Amino acid sequence: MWLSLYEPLLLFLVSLEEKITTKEDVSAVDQSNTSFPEWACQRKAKLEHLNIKLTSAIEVLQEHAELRDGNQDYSRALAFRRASSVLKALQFPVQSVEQLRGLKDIGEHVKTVIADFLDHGSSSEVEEILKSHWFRKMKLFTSVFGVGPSTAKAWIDHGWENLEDAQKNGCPSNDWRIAWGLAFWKDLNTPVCRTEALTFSQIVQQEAESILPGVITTLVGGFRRGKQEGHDVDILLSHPKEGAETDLLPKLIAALGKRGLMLIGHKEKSSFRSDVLYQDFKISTRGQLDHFEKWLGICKFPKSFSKHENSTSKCEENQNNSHSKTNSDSNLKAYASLDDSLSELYEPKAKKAKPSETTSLDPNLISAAPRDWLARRVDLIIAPYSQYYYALVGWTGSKHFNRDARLYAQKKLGLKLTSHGLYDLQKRESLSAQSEEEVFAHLNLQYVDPSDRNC
Ligand code: DCT
Ligand code: MG
Repeated sequence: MWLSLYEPLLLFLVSLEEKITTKEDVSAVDQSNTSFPEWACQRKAKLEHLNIKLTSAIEVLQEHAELRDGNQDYSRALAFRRASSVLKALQFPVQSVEQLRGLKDIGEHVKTVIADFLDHGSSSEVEEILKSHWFRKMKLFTSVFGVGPSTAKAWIDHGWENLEDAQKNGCPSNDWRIAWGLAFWKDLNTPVCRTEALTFSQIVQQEAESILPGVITTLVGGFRRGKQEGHDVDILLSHPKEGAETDLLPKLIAALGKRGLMLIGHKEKSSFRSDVLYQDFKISTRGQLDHFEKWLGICKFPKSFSKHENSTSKCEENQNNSHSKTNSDSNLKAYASLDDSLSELYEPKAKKAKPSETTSLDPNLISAAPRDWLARRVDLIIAPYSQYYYALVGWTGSKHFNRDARLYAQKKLGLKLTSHGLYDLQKRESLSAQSEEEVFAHLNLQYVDPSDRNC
């Protein structure tokens, strides 16, 4: 009775409250959206942001478009990447698509996906992709070191279903990375954790210092942006005396080999010439990233690298967990957890080996022999000091931060930004930098801390 009398009043109050809240929300959001910076390199994007579920969903669409390839899908992938980068920098969790009004990089397609997600807790389009057998095979094959989308597609065209099929057919190409990538697939798909990366980086620092006193050794990539896990360890080396770095890499490789840390790798000579500063080269997963001297390979990380003194670290737990899959990216986690019954697809059967056979350079025999180390992907990059701070920005990433900053530099300022330098295309001169802050200043950007470059 009481309720029925007061019901209209209650309903009125509730609707009034809704109106007030909505109005406040929208005006707050409108304000933040109008001042929302256009470029990702002008924004702050932390690893732990407020829209992780949405960005994970959108990144599945992005990845699907990237794997499908073709120019059309490349621009689709780019559109998804830009949208997810915007969501990562928002200061509020998105609760309605209305809140996205005025944001340039959020297109209609993305809005539909977000609306679907907000209404149902999932997106039907994303679910379809995650279920697709083709997508799952592409993900599996491209998770092998050295396998890009075109090789993965060729494997699918051969009718191969799993990694064992690839192994059965012998090393499908002469690429050493694929042979070792297949043999050590499981190790290389167990995330490298921060403790391991720091331990290895300290050893590299010690060895490099004894070869070249005063050397600068920096752990770059995702770990410099604050990630707790990564798929590899990227280390950038330089020396304040220009030219002093010339012989460092072969000596460093030999020293690390002496410590029993090297498994297999490839040294690339520097291919830098001054025209590289204004040349157009695309950053792509397949193309050449830069022209630095570097070693790209696989190292042996003793299992003790991931140990904390008095306790079992999260890192060790991950490594002991046989289902642990590569990559901390949440969309991959979503993917990996889809169907663990498929896990035998992921694990190629290793050949049995006797310990005495481990001296052979057959990656399968080495992988199957008893061992107290894990295979880890490592990149060692050598930068001359005159290019060091640009290399530091480039190798810190994220990939999207680099893409965006380079496009911004060219479109807004007429400057060509690479990991080698910043080149004024009109004045035809390069702008030197003595610090990362100076790189940002040349770009007319406020300094962005590495932990805020996770866009
Ligand atoms: N990079 C880039 N473009 C690419 C690949 C890499 O600009 N196509 C830059 C940005 C990051 C840095 O090089 C290291 O590359 P990755 O190791 O691939 O990336 P990451 O951010 O370190 O990721 P992860 O934590 O998985 O290693
Ligand atoms: Mg990395």
